[in-house]
Amino acid sequence: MKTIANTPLNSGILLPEYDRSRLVTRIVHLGFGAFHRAHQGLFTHEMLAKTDSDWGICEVNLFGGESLIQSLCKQDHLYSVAEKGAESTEVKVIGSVTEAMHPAKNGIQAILEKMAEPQVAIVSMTITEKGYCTDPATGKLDKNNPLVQQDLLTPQHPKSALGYIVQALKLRRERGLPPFTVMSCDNVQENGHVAKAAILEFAQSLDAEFRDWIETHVTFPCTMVDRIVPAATPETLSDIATLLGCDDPCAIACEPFRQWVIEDNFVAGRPDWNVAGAEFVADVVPYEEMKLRMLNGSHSFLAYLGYLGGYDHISDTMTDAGYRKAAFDMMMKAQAPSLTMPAGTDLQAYAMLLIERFTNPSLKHRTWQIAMDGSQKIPQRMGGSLKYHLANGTDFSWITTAIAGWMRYVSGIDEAGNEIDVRDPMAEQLRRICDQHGFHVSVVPALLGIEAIFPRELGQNPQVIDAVSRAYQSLLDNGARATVAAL
Ligand code: NAI
Ligand code: CS2
Repeated sequence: MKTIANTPLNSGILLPEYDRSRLVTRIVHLGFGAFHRAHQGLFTHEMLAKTDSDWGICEVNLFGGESLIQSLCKQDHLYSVAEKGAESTEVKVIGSVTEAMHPAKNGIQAILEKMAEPQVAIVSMTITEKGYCTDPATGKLDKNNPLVQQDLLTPQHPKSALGYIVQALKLRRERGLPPFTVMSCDNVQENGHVAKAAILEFAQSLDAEFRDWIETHVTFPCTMVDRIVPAATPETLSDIATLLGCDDPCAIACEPFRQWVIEDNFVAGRPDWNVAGAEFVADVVPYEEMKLRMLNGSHSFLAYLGYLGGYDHISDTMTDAGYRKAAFDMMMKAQAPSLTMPAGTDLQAYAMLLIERFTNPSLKHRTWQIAMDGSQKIPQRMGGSLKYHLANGTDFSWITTAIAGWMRYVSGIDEAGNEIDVRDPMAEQLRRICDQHGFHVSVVPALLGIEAIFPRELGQNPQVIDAVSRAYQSLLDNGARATVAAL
């Protein structure tokens, strides 16, 4: 079979310029999804081209994505990334992957054994917000999560990422091996702290002494990760195949921009990702907050109100002057004032760059995709700034309009009366509440009453209930486009 590994590729394709046979699996990555391929996989690849480092990655998908893993194995673990600017595209073949595994293909034990290999120094993750099995409002382990309950009953046969990490650390400890660093690369506020708290609480339920060993010996650096990487579509794959000169089922397209800020806190060494443009800093939290609130917060605003307004892609919303202005105001008036940034950070320039990135017409980033998992995303994208404005008596109408947009969206019916395919771990509960109220403003306090999403200080706050209710009523009366234009 012709693959990217055994076919001469078209000229202009950038190939790995280092000896891949020197690579050793020192990183096990959980979550070979769209994002990792265009971000950590590519940063590692570029670091390898510039150093004599031997850090290679074993890719693991724990949920879905089995065919991606099969394809990656068939093509010598090579895959391609197309960086699409507004006018030109650059295609790179990435060589940093050494192995790829899936529980359905290799079995749970083989993956645990891989994580317990002595030279493995980092277990990294892009497992989506829900992969942390935490309560979205508090960020603490959700012991009612069925995956957690099952893994605590059978810890030797885990299913969740937390269960795999805890069991692999247990094997390493029993074998007298040093621990690995756990590095989250998800869009979760204080992602390292959330991963640490969830893993410690999970381990505590099994063995308090082992929990203390993890706390003493394992580190959980926080990271701020940024690159817009829409899910691949048949068109993306076919476009990239034309550029390459052969099919690559693992190919992914993304924007040219990329950013990675990493807390320099690794227990067993780390690659020099800085040579590929990453930044190692002592405290990532301000950068994470800036990105989550300004980029992701306005993304969610555009996703709900854009979808309801009939826009399929983020770049389509940017062609509407009302949405474009509202997104910029969401960044600068609703989110930026709530941030405390290191001296010299230019938030206005950051916002202008974000608008430019959102405008890139080559990226087909669906509003529907970003609207997914809102129950997990809204608290960290909007909660902090909402609290800031309540405390300061300042205007938060962009945030409450975004929340109203989410409420209208999770009803499952769009403005033209068509069904919306709402994907969310809490979708059933949300739909039940919406069905009870119909399209009536009484749904607002009912949804704000879900404490897993809205802490009481926000969900029960009369000012918040009032502002979301007004925005929701405007969506019912005037529709999304007019509501956004009136902001
Ligand atoms: P994707 O849908 O392509 O991949 C999701 C990955 O998560 C898959 O590898 C899947 O196996 C894994 N996964 C899903 N549920 C899981 C669970 N319960 N436990 C363990 N693993 C689970 O999504 P994509 O685009 O790769 O995004 C993944 C995450 O990366 C996002 O949720 C976000 O936190 C972060 N991210 C994504 C960016 C993007 O533009 N796509 C940019 C910045 C961060
Ligand atoms: C998006 C992010 O899907 C979403 O929720 O807001 O994946 C966004 O594209 C990235 O965080 C950009 O770095």
